[in-house]
Amino acid sequence: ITLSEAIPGYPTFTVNHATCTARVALNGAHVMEWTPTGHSPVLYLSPEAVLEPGKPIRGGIPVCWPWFNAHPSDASKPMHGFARNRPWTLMEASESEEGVKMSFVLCSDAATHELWPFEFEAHLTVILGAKLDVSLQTINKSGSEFSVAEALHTYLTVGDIAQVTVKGLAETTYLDTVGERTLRHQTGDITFDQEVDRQYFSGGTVVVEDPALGRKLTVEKNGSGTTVVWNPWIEKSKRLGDLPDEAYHQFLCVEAANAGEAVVTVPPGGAHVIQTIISL
Ligand code: TA6
Repeated sequence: ITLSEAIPGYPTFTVNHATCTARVALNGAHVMEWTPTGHSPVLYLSPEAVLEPGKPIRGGIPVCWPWFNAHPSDASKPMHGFARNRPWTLMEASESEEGVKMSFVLCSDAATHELWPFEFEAHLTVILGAKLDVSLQTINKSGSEFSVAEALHTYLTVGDIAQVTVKGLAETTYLDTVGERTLRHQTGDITFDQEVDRQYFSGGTVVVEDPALGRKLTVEKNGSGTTVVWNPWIEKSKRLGDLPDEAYHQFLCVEAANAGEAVVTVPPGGAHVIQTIISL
């Protein structure tokens, strides 16, 4: 693991291990890149991603916490919470045959209190190996219960979105948030020929079949009641300033989440873990 401050004030860690290479930013405890040895990159990172303190990174695995999408009652607050915009603290970095383990913590402070009036600790543990294992633990350090919505907002590289099939969510109800928010029922596999932005009420394993790259990616989830599937397609890609217009052909998001009705209530002194494991 090497620490880089190539961008002043923006430490990133580069991992070179027998099993994989990876890059993690301290800002947001954000896994930016992960490439298992012998394969092409699995996580998608926009070439126009903004790498500045306080800004979310377009790609990798944004940690969306303690709310998902807009704040439930105050639209002036940042989209997808504040965890992805703040510097975390590296607590541990260790190497073994299996890979590199890093753990980061974000503790409540006066600034977070402005946005969310609770004391907490958030711990992100990443195991970077032949698989990518990311866990986000929420610890309630306050005297009252609180509810969090969250997502490990994983961007996956694909060869050609038009040829991709997503399996594992058939016969599941989902909230379609493109246009009028509508509850729909998924029949069969998910394919892509337009913007897709769906919150599936299911936390099971998903397989992304990518014939253009000749591979399948498996996304396992634990502690997640919602699976979010997103591809911006052309119009939204054009509107996103940190994403090339044509980039939608090369990625999709499959997110382990607790969103919508699946918010998680954590009692005082209690804890909750959401986990995603990505493998080829
Ligand atoms: O997870 C899907 C989504 O909620 C989309 O609606 C889109 O907004 C995406 O997240 C990206 O959000 P961001 O705030 O990172 O631009």
